Amino acid sequence: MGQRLGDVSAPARLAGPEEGISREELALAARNHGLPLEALRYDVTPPGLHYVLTHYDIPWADGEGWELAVGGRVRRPLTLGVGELRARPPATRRVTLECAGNGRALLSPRPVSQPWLTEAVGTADWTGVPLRDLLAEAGVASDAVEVVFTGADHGVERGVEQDYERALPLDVAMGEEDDDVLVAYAMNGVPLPPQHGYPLRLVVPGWYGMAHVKWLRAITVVDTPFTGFQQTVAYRLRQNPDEEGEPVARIAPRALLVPPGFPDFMSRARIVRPGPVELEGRAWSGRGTVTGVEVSTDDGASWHAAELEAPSADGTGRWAWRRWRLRWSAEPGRHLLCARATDSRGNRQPVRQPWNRGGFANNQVQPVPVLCVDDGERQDR
Ligand SMILES: Nc1nc2c(c(=O)[nH]1)N[C@H]1C(S)=C(S)[C@@H](COP(=O)(O)O)O[C@H]1N2
Ligand SMILES: [Mo]
Repeated sequence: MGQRLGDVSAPARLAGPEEGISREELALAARNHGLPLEALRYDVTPPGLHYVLTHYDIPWADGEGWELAVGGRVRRPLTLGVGELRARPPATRRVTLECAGNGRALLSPRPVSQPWLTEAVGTADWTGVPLRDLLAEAGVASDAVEVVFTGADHGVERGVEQDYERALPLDVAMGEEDDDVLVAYAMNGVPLPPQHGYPLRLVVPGWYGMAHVKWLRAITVVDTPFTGFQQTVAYRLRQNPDEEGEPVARIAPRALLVPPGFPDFMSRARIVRPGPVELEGRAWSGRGTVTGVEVSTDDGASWHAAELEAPSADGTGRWAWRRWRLRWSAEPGRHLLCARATDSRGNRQPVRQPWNRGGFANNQVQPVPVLCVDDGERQDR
């Protein structure tokens, strides 16, 4: 009898009512780390602090020998080395990337997968060649509908052996919808680090992370919608496993607080001193521009408008997070802080999260418990 890789028809699992994070989820969480939330202070996330999500292994890559194939429904198929891409007119975009599963572990019931709390986010300056330039050069056939992006990493997911692959509708790939999609070779001015896709990755401004295919080795123009695992099985908003579901696409608005004060080691609960406390954080949306951030220090009973930093004037940062601030006068006792963002399309973060099976695209407000005490209880002096 042949070996099976797993049950192909089995849906992703939901945790039971009292079920804790498993060893398998811990293994994923240790490989795929988040942004320490204090790093929300940086406009551009320093190397190593940007979140990482890799489904399989980071493939070994020799940048010199790397080839990117552009083919399928095109008139002139191309094979490009990294040097040839670097020789073309570059474009740089500051883009906030967020994993579609950010916040998953806070849902109930908990979808069993990478158990993110709220830290699967980061911002980088990505430099590369606009995808539309490469597609124009290759000459897209008139019957094209989508463009498929293939990574060099390979694995098994729910019994399906696969290369990591995702597709974009042709108008998004051509940058007609909102902004240039990039084939990027640099992150913050230096070659991509291995974990972020060295030597080439896709960057799709405003879209959740799964669309930004790392270790990009092929771009294939197709005349029928792509039905690969990461497109039609994973990354769908579903209530029941047998639904077709809605595809996950653009990032819903979210505001996060830099955790104020200092933390308790185990609980991560925050401690602040009585008096003025500068609350600050970041807010972003891939569905529009963030137009407002409101902060509550009383568990949502009252909301106060925060001061929001203006977006960059040249437009290259329109998909990057924006800083916000609010001064709070902390009084002794327990407080529950939270912040919520609204964007130019009228999308606002929910206080209670609508649930979906994969735990995707959830953007529930982040509650930050704070204990305000004076320093009379210190034991270290
Ligand atoms: N080839 C490949 N690309 C990939 C992935 C992957 O596993 N393989 N993970 C995707 C997911 S789910 C996310 S959230 C982002 C994470 O990008 P980062 O690790 O650079 O932050 O990469 C995306 N691109
Ligand atoms: Mo992701």
